Amino acid sequence: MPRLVRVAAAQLGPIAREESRAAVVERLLAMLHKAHSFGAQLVVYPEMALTTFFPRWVFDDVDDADAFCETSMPNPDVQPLFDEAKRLGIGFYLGYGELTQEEGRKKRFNTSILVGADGSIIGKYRKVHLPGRKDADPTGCAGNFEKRYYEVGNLGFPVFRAFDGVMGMAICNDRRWPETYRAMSLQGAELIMLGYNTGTVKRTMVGNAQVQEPAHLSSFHNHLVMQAGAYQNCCWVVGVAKAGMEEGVEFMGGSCIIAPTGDIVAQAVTTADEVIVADCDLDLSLHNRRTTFNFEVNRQIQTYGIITAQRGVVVSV
Ligand code: CDT
Repeated sequence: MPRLVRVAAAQLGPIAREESRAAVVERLLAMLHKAHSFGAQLVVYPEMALTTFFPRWVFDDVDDADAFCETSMPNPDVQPLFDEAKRLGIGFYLGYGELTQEEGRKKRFNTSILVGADGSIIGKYRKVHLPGRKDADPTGCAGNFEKRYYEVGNLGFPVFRAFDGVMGMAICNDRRWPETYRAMSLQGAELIMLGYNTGTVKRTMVGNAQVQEPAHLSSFHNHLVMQAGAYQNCCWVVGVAKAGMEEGVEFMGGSCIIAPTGDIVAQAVTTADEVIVADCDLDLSLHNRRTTFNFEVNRQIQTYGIITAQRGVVVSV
C-alpha cells in the first residue's frame, strides 16, 4: 500500500505593507478552498505569509519590526484559517514572524508551524540560516536585513510524525544549505516543506561597480538546491514562494513539488496566488534509501567531522 499524501503548494502573490492580516488570511482561505477542491490533505504556504517581507527595509528603530510579528498562534486574525482547515480536515504549514519572550528578553524569529488536520499545532521550526546583513549596506546591493531583526533559530531541525509519514520544515535561505536536508533526513524526514521570499535580482560589487547576476540564475539556483536536497536525502521537497512585485521588489515564483528522484512533479506558472497539487508517495524513495543512499551502510562519518568542527574555510596547505 503506497503512503500517499496529496499536498498543495499555495503560492502567494505580493502582500502590500498596508494589507491587513485579516485580508491576507482571506487570500489564504481562498487557496485553502481551492486546495480542498483538489483533494489536498496538506497545504504549504510561504515564508512570512501574513505580512509583507519587512526585512527588505532597514528600520532605524529595530523594534519597528514587532508590528510585523505574531505574539501568539493562532491569534484572532489567523483563527479563521485554523477553524476552516479543521472543518475541512486539512493540515497546513504556515510561515510568519514570531515575537516572543525568552530568557527574560524579547526575541524575534522567522518561524513556521505545522498544523494537523484536527487544527492542533504539531510542531514549530525557527529559521536557522538567516541571510542578509545587520546594518545598512553602503553599496546598495543588499536587499535583505533579516540578521537585523531575527535571531538564529534555536529549535534545531526537528521532524514530526504526521500525515502518515515523517515531516520536516525549513525556511527560504535554509534551502541553499545541504546540512538543512541532511539534518532532517538523518531523523527520517520523508517530506520537507519550505516557504521562501526570494528576489529575482541579485547584485554584487566588482571593484567599484555594481554588477547584476544574470537573470536566469536566481530561478536556476532555487530549483537546483531543492532538487539536489530531495534527491540526496530521498525525500519530497515542497518549496512555496511569495511571488511578484511586492513594495517595489520583484520576488520569484517557481513554487514546486519535488519528488525524491529530484524531479519537479508540479510547478506554479504565475507570480500570483496559485495552488498546485501533487500526490506524494512517501515510499517512492525506498529503493534509493536501501541502495545508493543507504546512510547506515554508505555514510563515512569518520571523514565528516570537519563539517561541524569549523564554520569557515581554513586553508592549511
Ligand atoms: N528570505 C530569504 O531567506 N531570502 C534569501 C535571500 C538570499 S540573498 C542571496 C534566499 O535565500 O532566498
